[in-house]
Amino acid sequence: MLTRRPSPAEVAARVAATRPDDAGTERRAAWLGSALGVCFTICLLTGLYSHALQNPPSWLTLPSRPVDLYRVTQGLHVVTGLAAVPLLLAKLYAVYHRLFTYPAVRGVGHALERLSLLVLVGGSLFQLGTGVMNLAGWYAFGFFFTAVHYWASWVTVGALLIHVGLKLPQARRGLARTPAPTEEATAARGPDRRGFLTTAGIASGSVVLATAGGTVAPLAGFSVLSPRDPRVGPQGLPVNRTAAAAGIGTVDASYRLVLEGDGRRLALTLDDLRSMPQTTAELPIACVEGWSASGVWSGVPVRDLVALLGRDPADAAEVEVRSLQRTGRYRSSLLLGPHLRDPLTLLALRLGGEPLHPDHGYPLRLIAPNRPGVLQTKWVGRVTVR
Ligand SMILES: Nc1nc2c(c(=O)[nH]1)N[C@H]1C(S)=C(S)[C@@H](COP(=O)(O)O)O[C@H]1N2
Ligand SMILES: [Mo]
Repeated sequence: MLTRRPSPAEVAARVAATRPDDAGTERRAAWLGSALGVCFTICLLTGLYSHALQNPPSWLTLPSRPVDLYRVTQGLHVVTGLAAVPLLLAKLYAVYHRLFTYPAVRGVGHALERLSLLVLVGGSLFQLGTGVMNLAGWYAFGFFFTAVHYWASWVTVGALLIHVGLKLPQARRGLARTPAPTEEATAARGPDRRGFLTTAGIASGSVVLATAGGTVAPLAGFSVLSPRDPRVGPQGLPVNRTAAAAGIGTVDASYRLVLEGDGRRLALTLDDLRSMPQTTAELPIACVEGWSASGVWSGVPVRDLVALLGRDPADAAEVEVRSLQRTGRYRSSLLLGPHLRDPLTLLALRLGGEPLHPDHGYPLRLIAPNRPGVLQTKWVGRVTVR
């Protein structure tokens, strides 16, 4: 029987695949893997929380306090995702030679392991890549980002769990091993062993510092990579979509807020709204894209408007807040449960003591505690109580 003689490249690949990792590779892979595990876990949990707020499941009641909760969770989501980018690249670099094995598949178990690794690497690169594009406002992909990002996270996490299960013994060894390098070993390998992990750590920390200022105002001066400076914008607050971009023309004296529910319908002028008791509160805009900034808002609590229809706010199931904007995904939002009843859930007329700037939603905008920015509807024209 004739056997083909393997090429030198195949021999090299076979040797690389069967040779146990040297201690350095194992150690680097384990530390990077653990750091990635921490980032991915925080990113997943905060991402699920954000998803639940934007797509509330019927079995779950989400609180409206603490006021700054979403600002913290979404800040963590974006920061841990960004911190993971250099770590993932370093990890891929450290284990690159292990990604390609010869023969490619050695049976069913091996095939599944290889497949899960492919999904994990592909899924991680996809999540971090599209996440960064989304932060930069570069919507080059032709799909609705948040829905795909959500589903891809489950696929990636599934592959991650399989991977961690398979690599646990190796990771334990890698983390436990404290290399006591002999002088020759240090001389032979050069100082890069520990240096590699340190470099990856510094790269990751720098990315955090260069972006966290989008949420943590004292860091704003460092945050050269953050798309927003939380201190800059009309009335000292950044703007996501301007009135012009949303197609909002000038709002004149003919403006009415339509308040409806239970077959009743009221049309309120701005003066009607101004003559109602006003509440003033410091509340953040916390954009899903990771920037956030606080403002001092004044306006009418939504529950007072519900009461104006003769309804007990405790009985209302939901309130839909609709914008004057004609098209666009974020022209309406729903208030449920605690958010509906919270005395700080306002239809704001003023920001920092002045009437709203057109880009912040003049004449009237929704602002509620612990809520994603995408749900803080601007240019409100209609409120429907159900
Ligand atoms: N009608 C309407 N409201 C909207 C939006 C929109 O596109 N249309 N964008 C939302 C998003 S994504 C954010 S982050 C906040 C930003 O509010 P600001 O521009 O006043 O800072 O407004 C929200 N309200
Ligand atoms: Mo946003």
